[in-house]
Amino acid sequence: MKRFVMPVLAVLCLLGASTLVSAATVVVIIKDYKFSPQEVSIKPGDTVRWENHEKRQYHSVWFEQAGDPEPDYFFPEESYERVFESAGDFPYHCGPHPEMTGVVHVSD
Ligand SMILES: [Cu+2]
Repeated sequence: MKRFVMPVLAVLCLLGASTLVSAATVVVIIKDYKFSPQEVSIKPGDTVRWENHEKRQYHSVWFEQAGDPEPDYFFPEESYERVFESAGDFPYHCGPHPEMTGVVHVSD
């Protein structure tokens, strides 16, 4: 029993400590050919997850201005995640629908 409890306590302590500086995940919903919210503000290390809530339409989240290659399209009930390690403003758009735009603001 003791063998089991100690590692569990250690893990709980680590989890407790990490929540003080925990990275957050912010969700952007994609529906009706729109990113919502269109702008998000996060801290370095945070994750943004885009969820496709369309009925049938696929989309992509392309940080073309940052020099990224176009990522795969993702379909309804799929999502796409990206971690932002450094501060800055990161505009993006949907590859197949360039009129769909959004921006991620990263600052401390
Ligand atoms: Cu799209």
